[in-house]
Amino acid sequence: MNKKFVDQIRSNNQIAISKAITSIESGNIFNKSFLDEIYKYSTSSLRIGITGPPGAGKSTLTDKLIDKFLKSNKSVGVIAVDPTSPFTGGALLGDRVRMNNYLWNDDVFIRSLGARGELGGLSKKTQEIGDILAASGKDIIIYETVGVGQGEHDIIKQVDIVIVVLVPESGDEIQLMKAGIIEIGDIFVINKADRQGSNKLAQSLINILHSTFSKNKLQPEVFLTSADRSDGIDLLFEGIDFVNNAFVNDGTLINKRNNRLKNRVFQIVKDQLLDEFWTSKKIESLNKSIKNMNNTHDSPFKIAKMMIDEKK
Ligand SMILES: Nc1nc2c(ncn2[C@@H]2O[C@H](COP(=O)(O)OP(=O)(O)O)[C@@H](O)[C@H]2O)c(=O)[nH]1
Ligand SMILES: [Mg+2]
Repeated sequence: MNKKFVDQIRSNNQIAISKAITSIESGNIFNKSFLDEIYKYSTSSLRIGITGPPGAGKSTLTDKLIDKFLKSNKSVGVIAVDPTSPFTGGALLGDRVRMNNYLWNDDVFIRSLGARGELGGLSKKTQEIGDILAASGKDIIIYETVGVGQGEHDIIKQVDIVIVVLVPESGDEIQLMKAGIIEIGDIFVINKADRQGSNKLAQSLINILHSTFSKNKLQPEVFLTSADRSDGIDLLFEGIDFVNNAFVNDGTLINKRNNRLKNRVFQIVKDQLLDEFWTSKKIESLNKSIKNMNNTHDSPFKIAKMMIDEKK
C-alpha cells in the first residue's frame, strides 16, 4: 500500500499528492517508511523562499515567477503560509484567485496553509510537504511566507534561496527589520516600484548591504519590480538563476542543505525523546506534584529533576 502510494506521488498523481499533503497538514502521522521513501526522491529540487510583510505582493510575484519557470520547462510546487489570513480550507482567498491560472496544469501544484495561530509544528509540516512536492517531480518549490515571527523564520530556513520582498512604504520599517532581514535575504525585491519612494529605499538597502557584507562574500542584489504589471520580473528571474549558480559553485548550497538536514535530525530526535519521556504515568505524577506545590513549595527545577529521575 505504501509503495503504491509513493509510486503515485512520484508519477505526479494530483489526488495522491493532495491526499498526502492533507494528511501531513492535519497532523496524521505517517508510517515512517513512507516518509523515508519519499525523502529519497526529494533532494534535487531547488527550494526558494519568498518572504515579506502582508500585502507586499508575494503572491503576485510568485504567480509571475511560476510563469517564467514554466516557460523554461521547469515544474513548480508552491506552499503558501499566511498566518495573517483566515483559514479557508485548502486555499487562501487571495492566492486562490491569483493562482487560478494553473488550476489544470499538472506542472504546477499550489497549496495554501493557514497557520491558525499555531506556528509550532508548522515548519516540520512544511518541510514534509516540500518533500512530497519534490518527490512528485517539481523542479522548483516556492515557499511563500509572511516574514514576521520566529515560526516563519523557521520555515524560511528550509530553503536554498531566500527572496525578501519589501515595498516603498517599508522605508521606515527597515531600521527595525534591519537585523532580521539583512541576514536572511539572498535576494531583495522592492515591489510596487510604481509607487513613490522605491528608488530611495533601494539606495538605502544597497548601502546597508554594502556595509554588512564583506568583499569576499556574495552581496545580495536589490531588484525593483512592479509585479502586477510584470515589470522587472525578467531581471529578477535572471538574478535567481545567478544566485543559484553562485551557490552551487561556492559550496553555499551544499552547506545550507547539510545544515538543514542536521536541524531536521535534531528536531526529530527531540520530538521522539519528548514523546517517549511524557508517559501518562509521568504526566499524572507531574499533576500530583503541581497540586502539592502549595504545601511543598518545590521549585520547578526540583520537580523537573524528580520527573527526570523517576522511572518511566
Ligand atoms: N501598485 C501595485 N500593486 C501591486 C503590485 N504587486 C501586487 N500588487 C497588489 O498588492 C496587493 C497584495 O498583493 P499580494 O500578492 O496578495 O501580496 P502578499 O500578501 O504579499 O501575497 C494586491 O492587490 C496586488 O494586486 C505592484 O507592483 N504595484
Ligand atoms: Mg500572499
